[in-house]
Amino acid sequence: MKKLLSSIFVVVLFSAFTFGSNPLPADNSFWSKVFSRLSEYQLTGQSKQLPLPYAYKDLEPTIDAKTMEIHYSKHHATYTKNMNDATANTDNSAKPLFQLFTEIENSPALVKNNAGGFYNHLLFWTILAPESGQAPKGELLRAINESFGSMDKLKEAFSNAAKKQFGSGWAWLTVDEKGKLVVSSTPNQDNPLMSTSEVRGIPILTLDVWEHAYYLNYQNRRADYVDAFWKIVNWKEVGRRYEEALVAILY
Ligand code: MN3
Repeated sequence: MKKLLSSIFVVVLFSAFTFGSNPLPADNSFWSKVFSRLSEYQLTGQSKQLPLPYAYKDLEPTIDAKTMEIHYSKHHATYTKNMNDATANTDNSAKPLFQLFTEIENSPALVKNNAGGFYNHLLFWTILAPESGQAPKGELLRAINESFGSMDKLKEAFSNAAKKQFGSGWAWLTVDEKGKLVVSSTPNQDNPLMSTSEVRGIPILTLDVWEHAYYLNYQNRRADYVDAFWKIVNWKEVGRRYEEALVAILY
């Protein structure tokens, strides 16, 4: 009898652990709650481009002024307009983009591609800065060392993801459901906020590897563009995003 009771106890304990209230922390309800704590949660499918925090020429020689001008005023402007057009007068018009991303399999490709294009570029512009010799500090540096071993190892992993992404897409540094840093890449305008993404979480650093992002200056030499990118990373902003993401996930 005693043996039976203890067996039942083990089964109940196992069941509670396996089928408890939050057995899979990385599901949609988890991400919905986490995303709602982020400052960019206010963005909806009816949003405008934010002004660039620097002039087109300020990222030279890594990214030339003409590429920045076309990228921001044509490519990003078009994603923004198409997203606004695609969500106007639909259930998605007032919905936070981050909410839309957690259920993106329910959206038409037109919404997915343009909402992704709108947000990915908005994030990308903020994590770039004129060359100033910045480096990661504080909590972010600690997390990089913990997750990758060193800054050089992070650069290697991220650069490989960017160089090996087949065709158009993006490389990402993302805070996962446990608050750890992970590197990945996505095709097209997909991103780690999307429910369809293999690696999910809050992206804090990204690199656009569509040809329109580098072709005028680098032509087919994507690897040179990726290697030069590290000179213009705005580590202060990446660090701010890391700390915001960590608080959203852990509290
Ligand atoms: Mn682009």
